[in-house]
Amino acid sequence: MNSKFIVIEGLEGAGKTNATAQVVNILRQQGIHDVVFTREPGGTPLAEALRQLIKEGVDDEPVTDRAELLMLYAARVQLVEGIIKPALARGAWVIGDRHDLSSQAYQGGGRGIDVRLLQTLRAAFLGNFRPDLTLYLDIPQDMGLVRARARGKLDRIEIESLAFFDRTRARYQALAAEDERIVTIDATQPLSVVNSAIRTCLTQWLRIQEFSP
Ligand code: Z5A
Repeated sequence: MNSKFIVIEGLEGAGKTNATAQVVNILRQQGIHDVVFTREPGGTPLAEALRQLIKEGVDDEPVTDRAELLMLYAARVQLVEGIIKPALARGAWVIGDRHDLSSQAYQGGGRGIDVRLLQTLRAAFLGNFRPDLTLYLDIPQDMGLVRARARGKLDRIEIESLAFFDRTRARYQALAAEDERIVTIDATQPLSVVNSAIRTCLTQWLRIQEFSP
């Protein structure tokens, strides 16, 4: 089977860390061992520096929505060109914790940035590069919050209103509904049920990939 780019998406606390581990287990069981992990924003020294800026800002200077979007894209382009494409080219599989769908959902849905601007950026900087499969872990923000916020200090995006996260989730759901490469997993279920849903979906998808040209 050719190398593939699989992305895990969802709101904070949806369980992306657990899902990544589950995907890797399943790939290993299928004999796929050369796996590269990425996270966005981040994943290269420059992109990690941008991650820090995106999450924390600088002093009290307000970050505009468009500046945030451009920093996310700068980090993404650096990661795609420097790590993801070379890994895929040498035959590795890449598992991404977030990718462009996060910008469509958070910046498009949550921040309300015009979809045409997002499409223009995507076309200009990513062209037709996109994940082969995205597992979208669907969870309401209040439930994700309970799981994730025990960790302490909140960053610039985490302090957004529930309405922001509701808009983000609604955009995720709408985009997932119209794209067959995005599979929605109900992440409100207990971990064992989520893991079994991931296993069913990924195993079927792998079988299809095995027999496609
Ligand atoms: N962002 C953006 O706005 N635009 C973009 O284009 C990109 C990103 C790429 C990245 O922050 C932030 O950047 C993010 C979106 C924005 N901001 N927000 N909000 P991050 O990487 O630091 O945070 P995150 O991606 O939201 O990660 P997270 O909070 O760590 O979420 P998670 O990885 O999905 O959660 P987890 O660590 O797997 O699970 C949290 C806890 O829940 C953990 O203790 C688990 O054991 C538990 N858990 C998980 N699943 C279950 C189930 N099913 N039942 C019970 N307990 C569970």
